Amino acid sequence: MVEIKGISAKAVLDSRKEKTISVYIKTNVGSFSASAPNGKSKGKHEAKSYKKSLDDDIKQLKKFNDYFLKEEIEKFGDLRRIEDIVDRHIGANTLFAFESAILKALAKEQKKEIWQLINPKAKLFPRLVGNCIGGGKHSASAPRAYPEYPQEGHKKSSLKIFTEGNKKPDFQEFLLVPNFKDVKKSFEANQTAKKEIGEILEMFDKKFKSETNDENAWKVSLNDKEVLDVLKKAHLPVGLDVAASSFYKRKNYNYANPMLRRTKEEQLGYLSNLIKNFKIFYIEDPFEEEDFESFAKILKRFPESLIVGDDLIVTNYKRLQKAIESKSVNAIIVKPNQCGSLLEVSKVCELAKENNIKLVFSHRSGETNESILADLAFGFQADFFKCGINGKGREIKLKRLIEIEESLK
Ligand code: 2PG
Ligand code: MG
Repeated sequence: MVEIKGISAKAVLDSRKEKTISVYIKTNVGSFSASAPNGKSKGKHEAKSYKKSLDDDIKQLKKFNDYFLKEEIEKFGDLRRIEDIVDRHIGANTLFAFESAILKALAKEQKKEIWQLINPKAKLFPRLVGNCIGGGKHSASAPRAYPEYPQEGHKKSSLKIFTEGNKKPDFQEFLLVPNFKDVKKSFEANQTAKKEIGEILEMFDKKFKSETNDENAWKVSLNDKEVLDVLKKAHLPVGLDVAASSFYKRKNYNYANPMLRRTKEEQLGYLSNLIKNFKIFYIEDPFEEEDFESFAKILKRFPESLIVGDDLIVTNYKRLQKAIESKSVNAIIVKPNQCGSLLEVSKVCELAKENNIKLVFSHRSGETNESILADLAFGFQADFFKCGINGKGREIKLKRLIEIEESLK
């Protein structure tokens, strides 16, 4: 069994150079650490990353130090005792990093891999979902076409100024979803395709500078349809993370390129056309995070596509129940730090599986060099693994998944 002998935490920088938490534990079987990622396009209903602040969570953990000394951990389910002690006194990022460090210690003590602690019989490998071209909030450093969405009553001449700046896709992610038998092959296919798409963009997008965004996806000066036209050339199944909440305001989806507002009905019509015309296989957050009804409508129209809830569900058991009742999704994003508790993650995965809802384990836009996501995805038998294509923090996870695959051959 694992005995926790000491715990500490500190702030570290994520891939966006923003602060996140790293937790360190000393145990009878050695020292372990784990860090949490940071989201930017966060769901409104996500658990808070920190109770009051990152610094305060560090202090809270210290305060609890003595309580943990009495705890002995023998199995995954014993995380319950840890959660009973911290009992919502720390935020989701801190809890996730802490529990991850404990799992590392437990794996070492039991001479197992982390995924084996969750499901020793795991054998299904997830299909990769890789971000190739980005827009929306993750490409924020590209100059916006206008400072704010123009209000009604703007003169035509001023609208012209708004539209003449650099274009940027409104959708957050244009994804490739290869379907090879091996994770390794899919990983390589995504890397090759992204490179080739980069070469095509050089010809297609006059302002293209081979720059990448927060998730190491290409930054472009194109609109959504133009991007989809380019992406076709990868000859791989295509996905979208619309991240619709990020451009939903006052009951409208406010598109910048070309500039127009869409009601939810118009959004449904527009996305339906895109799904048909571009054979979109995977579509995440097509509507804002409260609109379970529109999700259900698009799922009814396209039961063969994956209608994926991220901000809609936020790895939350109750919201998943609601989505099941309203038949809103056939797939969900699982981001462990959206709720922090790996026990909640486990419950969410179980409920999804019982209802034939596919699991998409996902990175965050601000990542660290932590690899545990791959073990969690495999342990919980995720159907998909959304973890970018390039970038150190992302490749570390993808390579860990490949390592697990090779170890079982
Ligand atoms: C998303 C994620 C990851 P963020 O919306 O799916 O791609 O973004 O981590 O910023 O919430
Ligand atoms: Mg998303």
